[in-house]
Amino acid sequence: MHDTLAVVGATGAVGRIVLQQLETRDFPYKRLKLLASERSVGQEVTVKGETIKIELLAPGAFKDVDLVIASTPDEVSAEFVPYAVEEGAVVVDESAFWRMDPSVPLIVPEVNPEAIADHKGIIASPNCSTTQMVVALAPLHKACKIKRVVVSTYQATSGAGLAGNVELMTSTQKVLDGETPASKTFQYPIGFNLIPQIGSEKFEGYTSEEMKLVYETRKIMGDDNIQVCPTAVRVPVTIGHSESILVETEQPISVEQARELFGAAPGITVVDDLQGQRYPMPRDCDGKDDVFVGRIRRDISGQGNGIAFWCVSDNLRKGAATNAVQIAELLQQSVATA
Ligand code: 11C
Repeated sequence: MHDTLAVVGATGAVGRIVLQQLETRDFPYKRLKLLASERSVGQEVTVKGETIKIELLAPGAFKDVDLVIASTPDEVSAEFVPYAVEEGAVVVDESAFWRMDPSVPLIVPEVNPEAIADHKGIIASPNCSTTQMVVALAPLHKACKIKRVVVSTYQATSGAGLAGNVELMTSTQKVLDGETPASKTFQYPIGFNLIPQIGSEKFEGYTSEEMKLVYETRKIMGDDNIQVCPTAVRVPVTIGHSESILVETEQPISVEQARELFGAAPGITVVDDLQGQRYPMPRDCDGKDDVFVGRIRRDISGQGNGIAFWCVSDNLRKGAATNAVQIAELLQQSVATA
């Protein structure tokens, strides 16, 4: 067992769910330390019946810590992770800052758990839109080798944190009141709108969010030949990212085979009955840890082997907190068997 666990960013949208997950999954630790920026210091949070005061995230804070689960902005992670590792802790980091560093494993436990063995103190958890997609792609890739993926995302406002959800509510209310909403968190008002930009331009007209779907997918799936064409869109939904995914495989794949592969894969729930009007929707996936797959169809446009499907997952859970806690559980197992 890791004796002292620290959760960094415990008061954020994801950090709160990390704490819930420690309770519901009965994650083992002897002592829990909560760290955050100055703004949250002194606040009290109750976890597993114990009330804990939030301490300042600063050098020296990790001297007595074995394992860290961190959910912070990239620039905060860039600053604190090196001294946390220097002070002896192993860090499971949910920010984007370390993900593409070749010395840092990028882990989705259902897909590449073995890669954790190479860690040097930092383990990264992927972007939420990547995580749910690779959970769904992994069984197809294993059976039929994926050549190409075309993905369009429909991403919830909570991807931008608690402020994103507040902006959705205020923006919607303003429109209902006949007023012009303002926008701070997003580029445009999100109420009654869709915004086809998440992040800033990164590569040839693709945004940073879209290029995460390209680079992180290849790293997690261990295959630089997978071609990904992404479009990331912000939608007026508070929780649950949805994705329309078209996959082209090297070997033939049928709808029945894809349904069986999804059904047998860890972490996937298949909800696929168009006639019965059953398919995954964000409102049904909110608060659940699985990745939900439905609308599984043959690619009627392609000349090759193609499958189209719809994929939804709670972006704050499997997309962030749940994946990070699962990584920490993997580490616990490796400590237990060492
Ligand atoms: C969003 N996916 O929905 C982003 C949030 O790289 O961890 C998470 C950004 C990241 O806005």
